[in-house]
Amino acid sequence: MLPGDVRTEHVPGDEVGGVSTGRQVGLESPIKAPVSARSLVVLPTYDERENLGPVVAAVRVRGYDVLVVDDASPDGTGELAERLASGDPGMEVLHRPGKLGLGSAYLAGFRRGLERGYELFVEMDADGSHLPEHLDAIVAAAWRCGGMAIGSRYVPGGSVEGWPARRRFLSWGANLYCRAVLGIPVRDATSGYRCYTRRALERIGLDRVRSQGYSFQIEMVHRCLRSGLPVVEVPIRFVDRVAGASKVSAGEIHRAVLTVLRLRLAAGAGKPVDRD
Ligand SMILES: Nc1nc2c(ncn2[C@@H]2O[C@H](COP(=O)(O)OP(=O)(O)O)[C@@H](O)[C@H]2O)c(=O)[nH]1
Ligand SMILES: [Mg+2]
Repeated sequence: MLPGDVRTEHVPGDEVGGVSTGRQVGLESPIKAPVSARSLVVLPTYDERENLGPVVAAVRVRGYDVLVVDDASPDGTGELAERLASGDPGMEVLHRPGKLGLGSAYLAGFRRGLERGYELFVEMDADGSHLPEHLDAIVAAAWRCGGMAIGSRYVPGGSVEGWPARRRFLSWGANLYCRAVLGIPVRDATSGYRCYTRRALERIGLDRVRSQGYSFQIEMVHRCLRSGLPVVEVPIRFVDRVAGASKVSAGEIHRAVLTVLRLRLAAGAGKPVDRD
């Protein structure tokens, strides 16, 4: 596919872009690591004590390494994460001194993952709403396209369960806004379940990313497309968080609206944008 294209992916299996799952053995094709072995799932957490354990277990059992980025959660999520990570070489915890925003948590997690040599970088909520059974399909799609794969609620086969009308409306409005202001041609630019290749993160340049909060999701799609990287959407079933409360606040929405406008102005003028 052409760079900058957007399309919907239907991923049949776990045999990915020349990377064997290890089941194929042959003289010409020596066993290579499964794609999960080169992938890091970054889980940002703020007060997710009730949700984190099952999410980490489900991700680890699928062979993915985990990096928790905790912002000194008052409910003790950071300490729980440390306990889960102790004795598990596939799990690491990054502690930050306070709530610094979703976007900045992912930026910190990706920087750590790039240093560690991972090839694929997954964003996933730590609240149980992003079903781990979609992981392989999203990661495979990113690997195959070489850019970014979005776990999409709004392509055929995708769905949202358990959200009140207010949340559905917010998500619909946010996507409409992105499409209108930035011309982003994807169905679900705000989804927080997605995967990037190393090449995509390097091409985007993490130092250029301005969003510290929730507009990070939109900015990353925008930057991928503007960098000529392919973006694909993989249908997911999204279910509302298992426990705890969403951290999306009126202030977050306000900042996101302004950041998207700034991105539009900067794109027009070919300039960088201020941080939100
Ligand atoms: N480290 C960190 N994590 C955050 C922050 N804000 C939200 N999160 C986490 O990011 C994920 C997405 O937030 P969530 O409240 O589920 O947003 P929603 O799914 O849009 O309602 C969850 O795992 C949150 O705990 C933050 O400022 N710092
Ligand atoms: Mg969530």
